[in-house]
Amino acid sequence: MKKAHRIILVDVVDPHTHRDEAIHNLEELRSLVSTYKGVDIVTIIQHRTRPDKATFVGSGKAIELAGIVKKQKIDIVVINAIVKPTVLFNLTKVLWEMNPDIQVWDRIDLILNIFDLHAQTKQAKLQIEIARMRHMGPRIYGLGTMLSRQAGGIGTRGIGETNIELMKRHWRDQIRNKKEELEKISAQHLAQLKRRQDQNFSSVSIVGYTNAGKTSLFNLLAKKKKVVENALFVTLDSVSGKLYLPTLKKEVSISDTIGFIKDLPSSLIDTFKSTLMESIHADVILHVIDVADPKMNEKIEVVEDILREIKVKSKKVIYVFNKVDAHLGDGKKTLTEINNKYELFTPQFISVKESFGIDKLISEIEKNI
Ligand SMILES: Nc1nc2c(ncn2[C@@H]2O[C@H](COP(=O)(O)OP(=O)(O)OP(=O)(O)O)[C@@H](O)[C@H]2O)c(=O)[nH]1
Ligand SMILES: [Mg+2]
Repeated sequence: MKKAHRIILVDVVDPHTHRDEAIHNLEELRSLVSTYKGVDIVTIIQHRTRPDKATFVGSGKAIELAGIVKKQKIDIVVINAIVKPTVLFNLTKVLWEMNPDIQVWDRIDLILNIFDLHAQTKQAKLQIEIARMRHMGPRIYGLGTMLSRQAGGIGTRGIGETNIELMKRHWRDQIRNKKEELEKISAQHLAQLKRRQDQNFSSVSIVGYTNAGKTSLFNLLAKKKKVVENALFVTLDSVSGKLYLPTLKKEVSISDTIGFIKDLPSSLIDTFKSTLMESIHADVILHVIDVADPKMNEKIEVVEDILREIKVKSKKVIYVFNKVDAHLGDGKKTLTEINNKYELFTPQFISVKESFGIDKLISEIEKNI
């Protein structure tokens, strides 16, 4: 077995942030990192200050961090934010001396690395590659520029800069090639969806925050056995199956897809649009929500925002409150609150685990097909 990566999580918290909020943010980061198999979270530092423009943590903390990296033999530093490539580069430079193989990740790197572990189809793999190239590019030029400046001191400056220009062009060409390849696959995918629509084959798509129980519901409705796990981003590709509607006496296509998460940068959403094509064009959307999650309302908002961003065209979105079996507290009160707040989305209450509420959900789908 390969040795586990030794990781340190680094967070900078605005002095005005409430303590609970700060703890929650770190918890989410911890669970994200834990999805990345083969890691050992050695230690965590949370620093109350404003993010530093050059190094995120500030120069004093950066030196302290370098000490920890050396002493605790850290290989990966994960920053709980999306930062500029120059910041990642500056921090790497400080830590290099302690460990020449040190990797500094921000949230995008982390998410891309997790995606990479789960990607199965050519389409998903291409999407990740493009997003990664976009994200890594500036860091590589940064390194190139630094080396060229050092070389500049001994009179070879011109050559260095030409090389960087060549490197940038090569990088851009590669991204373009990958994008063309992805567009070809997406076009085929879209044509297939259109053919289905022309044949009057309706479609239902399952969306929701990661770990809400989307795949569990999909397996139940489509009688499939896709992997279900108590982890984030288990599903990365879209998978389709068939759902039989007994009253209408017809089959519709049903699809499961990647889960959403807060602070997902637009560039990533954009790249993942081709995976989300089933959802964009579905007739009915089932938005699955973990009703036992204390952060339920915030997560609903995150999903709503992303659905708006990808311009979902469905005529009906049904809110499916899952895991009612695990709900703690006053069930009646929650029920009333949800019914009032989300009336427009015909709230359904189910438990996939206990097969509760499924027939009612199916008849609600039928009403909207
Ligand atoms: N208590 C309870 N747990 C459930 C229920 N439905 C799903 N789960 C659990 O929730 C976890 C996530 O389930 P998945 O179906 O993988 O969730 P997902 O939304 O597809 O997750 P990603 O693909 O990772 O975004 C698993 O541990 C399931 O066993 C339910 O009705 N009740
Ligand atoms: Mg899933």
